[in-house]
Amino acid sequence: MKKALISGICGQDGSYLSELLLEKGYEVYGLVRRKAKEDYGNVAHIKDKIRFIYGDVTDLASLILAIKEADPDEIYNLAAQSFVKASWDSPVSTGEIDGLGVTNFLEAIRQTNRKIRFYQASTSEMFGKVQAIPQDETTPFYPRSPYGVAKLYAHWITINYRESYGLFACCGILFNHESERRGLEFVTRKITHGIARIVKKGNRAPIELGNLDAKRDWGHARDYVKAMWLMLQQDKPDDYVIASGETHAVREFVYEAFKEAGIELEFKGKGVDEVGIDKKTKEVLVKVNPIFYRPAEVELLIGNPKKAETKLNWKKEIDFKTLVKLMVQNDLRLADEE
Ligand code: NAP
Ligand code: G4F
Repeated sequence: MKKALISGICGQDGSYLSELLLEKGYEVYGLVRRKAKEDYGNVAHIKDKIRFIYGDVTDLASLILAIKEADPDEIYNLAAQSFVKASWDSPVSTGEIDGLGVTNFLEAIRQTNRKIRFYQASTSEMFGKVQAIPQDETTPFYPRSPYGVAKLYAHWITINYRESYGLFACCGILFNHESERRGLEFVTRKITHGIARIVKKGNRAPIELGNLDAKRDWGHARDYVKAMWLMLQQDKPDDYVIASGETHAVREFVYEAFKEAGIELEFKGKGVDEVGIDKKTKEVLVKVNPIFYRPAEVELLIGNPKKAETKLNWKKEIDFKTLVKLMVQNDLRLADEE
């Protein structure tokens, strides 16, 4: 039986990856930070099937101990301060967790068992101010946030340990992937959660958003964790872009999500004055609030997943409209249950 250690196991991707590995018969270990109140986040429903080990990626000793305890064949490093906007508020800790935390993991592997296969959660945020359209594995990087900069360091240190010590270390350059388990602060979930409040709870206050023009390449996390696993099953370690190959503006996500909930919106105005209005009732249901703008924005992301499709035989199964539908229906159902 194969053993895997997952950091960030209670997050969105950690939960889908745990389900996938458990289905494949893995013994799954999860690295978790000690919390004042017990909380298993997105893996609460499968917590009895997972062995949890306390640790923190900023603490090398804890990683060495975790590896000794789990003795894993594979490590998936999904731990991160993953909210881009918060990285301007906490640039140092974001660098420590998302950047140096990865060196800690690589160093722990180097010092304990160099046969362990390592997956690093790299990101399309590294492309930032994009130097080519679409972005693939050869596109130069230009990060635009402390998060993107920290992740770029992590990306290169992973490649460096692969080249220096021959570690089986892979970076998945994953474009935005969302799901019913997405954190509430990310734009997709903020929209679908807000719609559920409007439709089911009668609280008609508009959803306040930032840059509606930003474009993202959105997929479903359930598809993307399959690519993580595939990367570690290859003969040789390598880095892969994982993306849907489509891009949509935040405004389009808003429009599709309201439509899924039975409301047709029309947008009026520009910039900070833009609003989304219910075509039927003329109520303003979406407005722009500049507090959600970022000091530097990533305006356009669109990935080319051809290498992953060819070499890993990976393919997305959930398209943009299905993703929106799943997220809206889930939040409507949750609101009904509350
Ligand atoms: P997420 O839901 O925010 O989960 C992140 C997890 O990391 C949380 O469980 C968190 O634990 C844990 N963590 C944070 N700091 C830690 C530390 N110092 N030590 C140990 N664990 C720590 O993120 P996600 O969306 O699943 O993303 C997974 C990974 O993929 C992240 O590295 C993210 O940056 C990267 N990524 C995500 C996307 C995307 O679109 N989702 C795209 C590209 C790359 P707590 O519960 O204790 O806070
Ligand atoms: O949903 P977001 O916060 O995701 P962002 O910044 O693209 O980062 C996510 O994807 C990355 C991969 O590219 C991951 F590495 C990272 O960990 C994370 O999972 O914002 C998406 C876009 C941005 O352009 C933002 O400015 O939506 C725009 N936006 C507009 N209004 C908003 C809002 N974002 C948020 N979070 N909240 C708003 O009100």
